[in-house]
Amino acid sequence: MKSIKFLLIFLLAFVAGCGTTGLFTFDNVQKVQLTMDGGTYVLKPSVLMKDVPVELEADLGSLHGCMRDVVISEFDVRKLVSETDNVISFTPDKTGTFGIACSMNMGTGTFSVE
Ligand SMILES: [Cu+2]
Repeated sequence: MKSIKFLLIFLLAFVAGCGTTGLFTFDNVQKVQLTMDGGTYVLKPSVLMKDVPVELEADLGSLHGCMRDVVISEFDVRKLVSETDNVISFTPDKTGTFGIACSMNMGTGTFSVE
């Protein structure tokens, strides 16, 4: 019985590795860079795919002070990024052009979802 259990774990690991087949999509993540350029948030890429989880990695070298308190109100996102956690995770579930801002609405930017 022990070897069957082992085989099952092996098979699960194999299936989990097949994220690119489209059958198992839990592996799919859009990695996006977030930087600040003269008071404007810039996402690279700036066009995101709908319904695919986003990992927005904040560049702490260009985001200072309250600019690190990031708000994307359309997707109920608010996160204070820091050295220990600079990734903002959310899944865009609608298409269009959306705003990103600091919590005081000083720094702003836009991105779109298709
Ligand atoms: Cu601010």
